[in-house]
Amino acid sequence: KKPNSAQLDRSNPEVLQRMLSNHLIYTEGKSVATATERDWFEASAHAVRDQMIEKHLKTTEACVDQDPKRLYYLSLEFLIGRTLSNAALNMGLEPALRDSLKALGHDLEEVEETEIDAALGNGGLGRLAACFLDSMATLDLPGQGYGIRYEYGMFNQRIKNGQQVERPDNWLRFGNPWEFQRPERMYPVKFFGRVVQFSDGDGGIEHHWVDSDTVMAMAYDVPIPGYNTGTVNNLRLWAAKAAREFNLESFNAGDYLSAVQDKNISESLSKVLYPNDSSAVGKELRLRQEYFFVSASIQDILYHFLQKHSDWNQLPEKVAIQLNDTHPAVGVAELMYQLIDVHGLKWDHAWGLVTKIFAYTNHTLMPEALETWAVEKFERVLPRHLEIIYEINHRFLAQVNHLFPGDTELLSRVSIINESHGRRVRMAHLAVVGSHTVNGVAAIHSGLLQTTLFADFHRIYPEKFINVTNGITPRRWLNQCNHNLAQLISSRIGNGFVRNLDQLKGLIPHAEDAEFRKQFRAVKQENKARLAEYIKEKVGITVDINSMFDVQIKRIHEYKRQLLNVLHVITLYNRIRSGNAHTITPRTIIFAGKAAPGYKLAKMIIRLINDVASIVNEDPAVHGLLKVVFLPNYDVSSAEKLFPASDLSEQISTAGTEASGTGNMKMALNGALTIGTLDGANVEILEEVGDNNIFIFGLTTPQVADLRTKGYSAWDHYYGNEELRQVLDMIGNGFFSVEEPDRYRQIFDNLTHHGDHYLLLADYASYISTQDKVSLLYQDKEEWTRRAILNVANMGKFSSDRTIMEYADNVWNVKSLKQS
Ligand code: DL6
Repeated sequence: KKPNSAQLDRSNPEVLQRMLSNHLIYTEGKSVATATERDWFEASAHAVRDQMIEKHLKTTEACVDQDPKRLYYLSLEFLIGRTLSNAALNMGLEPALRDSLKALGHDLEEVEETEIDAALGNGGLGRLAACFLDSMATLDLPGQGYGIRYEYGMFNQRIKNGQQVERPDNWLRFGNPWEFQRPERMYPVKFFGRVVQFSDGDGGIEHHWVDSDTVMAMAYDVPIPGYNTGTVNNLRLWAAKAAREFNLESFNAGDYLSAVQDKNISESLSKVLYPNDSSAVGKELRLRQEYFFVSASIQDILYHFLQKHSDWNQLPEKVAIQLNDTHPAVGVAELMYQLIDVHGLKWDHAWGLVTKIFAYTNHTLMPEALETWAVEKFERVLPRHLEIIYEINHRFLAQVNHLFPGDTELLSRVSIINESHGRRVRMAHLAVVGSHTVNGVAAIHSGLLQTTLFADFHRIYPEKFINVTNGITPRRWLNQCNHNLAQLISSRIGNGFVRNLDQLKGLIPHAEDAEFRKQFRAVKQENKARLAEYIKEKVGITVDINSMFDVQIKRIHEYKRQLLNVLHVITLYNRIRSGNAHTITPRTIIFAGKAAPGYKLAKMIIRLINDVASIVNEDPAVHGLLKVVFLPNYDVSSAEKLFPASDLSEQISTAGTEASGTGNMKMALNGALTIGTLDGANVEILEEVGDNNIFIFGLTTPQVADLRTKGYSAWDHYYGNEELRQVLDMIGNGFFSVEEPDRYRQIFDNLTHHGDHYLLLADYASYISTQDKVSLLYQDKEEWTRRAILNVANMGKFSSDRTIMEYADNVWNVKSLKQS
């Protein structure tokens, strides 16, 4: 007998409750009496997943039937975080899940807390990719993500004696209810070996890549539900599997351990995420990871294309590939390899297709992040691809020579092979040459790409370069993480903003309504209380929820200038100690972020923050005025607690260094005011909210460039500013590290003797005086709240739905699926 629709309706709490109990028993093998919160999480995940799968299958069918052009998003990182609450929200199951769990004696929040983050990314770039998946599904766009199923994600950060210690992130230890293993979807990926040439019998030459090692790529599919739509897209992650389980010769010779060794070596490819953000690591394993997932993805894309088509000319009509930074840039050579060596196309034909398919997003101007590979290493790992790159380069340079005859300097600057510092393959150049469109991620960043890093390419191909300003998904970064604020907003303007964030503009008049401001403040206070509890639990520090929560959360990097924030903390501390406590607006200054394990200075900054925190927090003179917290292990789930509770958003990078930033958007969307430089997306946040509702300080990008060209003296600032000198001396002389006075000497030296590369001292005075204005405004609760509401109201532009529509229209030419 078929169940009727009410029996299947999972948004009906009774139905869902039955499903939860069934999954607990039949999927988890647990009884209600013995089940832990974690078991209830698994049961909840399976119940939500059941419904996702039905839509996932329908979306796949719709793709087969409609055969639309599809977008494939190649990214070495997807920083997903937890899935349960997001999936429940997008599927419209959140209220029913909450009620069902309640009826069973459990609390959704507590159950959610047992889910381990999927931390398959470092920071901004990986989280952006995750937001993009959410938006593509919400907009019914036929888009698929491709990446690596790392067994170990971003390391867990512990703080021991104030210092960062890394622990492996064994996120799969309880299994992963959100993925489907597809052992039938495996592709061989070759490495090493050599290339031999044969005549093709037609006057041409065939290349054969021989004597290579093979690793198998096995697919794992992760369904990605759109918000309030039938579309559930796919994220396909590749795991490395040995091509053969045993080396039979060794096995037969009785050497069991050697027999399985090859397997371990092959499978180490997808073992762990490289924890480097904004710096290239240059390790061979990294190159192999990049090629591994790119090759498997391109084979998969071509397999699907060939299911329906035999005319290669249709490939660019059906396939768009986005390169998320240069990490997958070897894809340009791989698609050439597949088309020419595997499928027998001629060079010109293949190149004509390739350059209509790829587009490339640049995420950083930092020179240390630009990937290059030593030619010898590249040749050893991917001998055939190096040949292909040489040929691409040869033809490209001939074209440049034709456009700019005799400009040999230009040729050497744009060549894909850098001949000047040991021969190296420049992956960014390969990406630009092989793509039809290249974009930066905020207006200022895209402009700088065209005038600095890619100025030569911009001369050669002006039409390739565009801007697509980043965005964030409002589902996770408002509705899910700040449920009460989303409810309050809906109570005034309805909930259309969840799919159309521009509707937040409807809040503008409510900023003038005292009752709304009171409710808005009450939500913020509740979020601050929740964060205060979390801080107490994690680091044992009690914080005052009536103080301003002044928050800087992001990777620790010199250019992001956490140190400038520390200089402000110490300045406040000194003012209190010197009897000016009455001038202080109470603040809780919160830091969180990971340092790359090999980045010594970033680790030293973490230690300094913790040392300053110990002294400040224990000084009775400071009581009630200043608290400093370093919250360990910043990840997506802690971000979901931090953004809603923030009053002040610190976005203080040196102008011209932060490509975009997306934390700046998340903060403002959750009602924090920004103190920031004219850098990255801050510039566009200023345009949206107006200069009355943001605190901008410091040098502009042209002023930074100017200062650097003319010569900058940090000492002038040191000697010219009494408060600054005192702060720097305290750091340099061991005030915060009495047991080891020289501990922070290097920081002092970098900021003074070594030229202060990120211009902290040049921006100090402006930063401090702007912070004083922040403090003053915070005392006027009504005005502060009014401006915070205006920030929320003006965040419409920063929805990743807008970003994705721009990519779909201007880059990919991909249209939404028709819903049946
Ligand atoms: O585009 C996403 C994000 C930007 O918002 C940040 O400003 C930028 O620093 C970050 N870039 C990276 C660098 N990785 N590489 N290469 O994560 O991208």
